[in-house]
Amino acid sequence: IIGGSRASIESQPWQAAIFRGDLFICGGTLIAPCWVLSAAHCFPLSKRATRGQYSVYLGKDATNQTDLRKEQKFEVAKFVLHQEYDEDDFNNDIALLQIVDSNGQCAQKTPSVRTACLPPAHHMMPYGSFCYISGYGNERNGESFRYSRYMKEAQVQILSPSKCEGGYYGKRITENQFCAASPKWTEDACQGDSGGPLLCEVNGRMFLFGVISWGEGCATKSKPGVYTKVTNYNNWIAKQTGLPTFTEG
Ligand code: 4AZ
Repeated sequence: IIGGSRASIESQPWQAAIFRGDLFICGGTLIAPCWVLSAAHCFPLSKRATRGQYSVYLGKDATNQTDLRKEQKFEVAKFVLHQEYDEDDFNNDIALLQIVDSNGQCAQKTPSVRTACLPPAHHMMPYGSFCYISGYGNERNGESFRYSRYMKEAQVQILSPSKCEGGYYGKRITENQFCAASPKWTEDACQGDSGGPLLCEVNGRMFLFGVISWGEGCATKSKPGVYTKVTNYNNWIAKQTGLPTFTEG
């Protein structure tokens, strides 16, 4: 996360940190005790065969720190990558990870671990709304692979498709994506934040509207962050997880 501020995991308790071996790779969001939502591009085909190498952590303040009183560690019991994920334009950049710990349990609700709400299908925040992004990713442009280690959060504003296309990304934004940026281009998601959440507050509750997906650079003028539009996938999520469709959040 570029800009913004350090956040305790208790302020974003749905934030997941996904590792392959010892390598931190991506963020994710806990949407149900056994399910983390993330981005398909975090799990390239060439690496997916080795499911056993992945670990998912919840309740973690920093990727290089272990606090056994707070964190919960899981293996990936099942990967569900969207069947129509397109690596050329990142269309359908969404994935579900079924998680299980060494005792066969899913996530336990604590002050540092809890689920985010899913908004009703096809509901979108009004353009111009301010929402929150979070993650352990790069803090500074150009410092690739030097992740912040600490969890950070920042505020970005939802942009209309016409604003995002015109002058920014042209026709590269699909109907399954939306853009968000800070008014002065000072806050943004960056490498290592992908898969993590964009949440908006509605009636005092935090709803997951976006999955951090891509962007040209980070916090670069006229290059907003691009997010997978979660509310286009309510049925897909329900079908893949067997969970009821989330209308109450
Ligand atoms: C990435 O590489 C990435 N500025 C994620 C988000 C953004 C850029 C790059 C948005 O994972």
